[in-house]
Amino acid sequence: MQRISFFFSYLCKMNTNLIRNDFPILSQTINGKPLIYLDSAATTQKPQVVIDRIANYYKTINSNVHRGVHRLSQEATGAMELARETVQKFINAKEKHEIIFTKGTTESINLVAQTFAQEFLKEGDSIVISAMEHHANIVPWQQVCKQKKANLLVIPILENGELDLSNIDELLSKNVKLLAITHISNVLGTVNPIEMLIEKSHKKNIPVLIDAAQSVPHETVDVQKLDCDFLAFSGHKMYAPMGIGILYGKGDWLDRLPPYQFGGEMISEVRFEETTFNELPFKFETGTPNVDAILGLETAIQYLQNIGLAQVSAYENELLNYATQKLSEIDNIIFHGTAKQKSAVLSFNIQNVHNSDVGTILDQLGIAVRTGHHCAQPLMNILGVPGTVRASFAFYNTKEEIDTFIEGMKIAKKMLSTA
Ligand code: C6P
Repeated sequence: MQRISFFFSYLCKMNTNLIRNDFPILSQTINGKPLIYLDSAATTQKPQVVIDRIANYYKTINSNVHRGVHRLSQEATGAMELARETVQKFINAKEKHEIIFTKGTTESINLVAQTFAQEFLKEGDSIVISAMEHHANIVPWQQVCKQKKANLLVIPILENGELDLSNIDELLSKNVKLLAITHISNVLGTVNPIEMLIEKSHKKNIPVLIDAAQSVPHETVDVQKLDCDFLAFSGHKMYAPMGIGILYGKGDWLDRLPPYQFGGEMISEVRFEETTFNELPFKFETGTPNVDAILGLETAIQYLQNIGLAQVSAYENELLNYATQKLSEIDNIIFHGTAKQKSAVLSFNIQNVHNSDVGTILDQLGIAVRTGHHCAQPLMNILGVPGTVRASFAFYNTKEEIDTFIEGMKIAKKMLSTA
């Protein structure tokens, strides 16, 4: 067993060294030190194949899509629609038209919140979220609840950062119209039991939206197996460009929702008196789409699939366990998020030290971590801290980088601790 795990680690290490060559940005120095990028939960770096795909698009087929009979427009349209199919297969959606291109997770959630509320939410109804949501899965629901005089109910969390599900049946019985919940917390790293929550909700005819921003890049997500009604994620957190994201919705639900924005592309016929709307997915894709980023997303998916998501998950988990162990050997570190099921996110503070001071010292050492509230202020209030230091890992990180990060933490602690 030990031999197998040694062999596996060896294989992973070999691949990681090779993989790092695919990411040009990682070979630079910051403040005279080799860059150690531990902020992939904020955005991942981009492999050369993705950068090349974008450049090639502009060099060869750049033109507006779904609008022309000329060759370039047809080729760009064909490439974009093939990319939609790649996304469909990646998350195992039943139909291609269930894949909507958006700007990112935030826009995907806003789309559902606005259109769902317009059609299905009324005074006295409830929307359920959890205490560990990113602002992108709080504020859109809070605002539509205000507009409709509905209630925003919150699933609490336990001290270790897992959901407190002791009252979930009662909560879901309060006239709930939708559950919107994150798959993986961007702060705590907690992997939530979404299969069970989807099943429970469906027994009460409650549709479920999954914020998969932090899960799709790290593990296989199969929307048919999950049976979720909506799922949102961002390209830039999965090695693709910024400005592109996905909303998956079951066809039946998307058909029942009204359009989100109005203008070109999303129409069938326009008269001054009245407009009829296009079919799915175009009903929700207004204006000229971000074609270069869509193609970049397709290449990023193919790149991830070539490495293999199972291998990615296993390796990142190994990094997380290693970093957690090493960091816990330093005194006065307070960990935020110690759930049994965790993704490669490590949030912590040094006792009596401000998180941004730690981040600044690490930056001087070439180490990029995120500090602050991570767009989860309600969660920070529950944790009783203004913010945390967050190290997040991707398959291009190494144990040697973690060792340097730990040395950096020892320096930061020495410089900043008064105790
Ligand atoms: N979290 C982080 O550093 P956008 O900005 O739309 O691509 O993604 C928003 C979003 C939604 N849900 C979760 C769980 C997220 O983690 C994020 C983005 C980044 O944690 C930037 S704040």
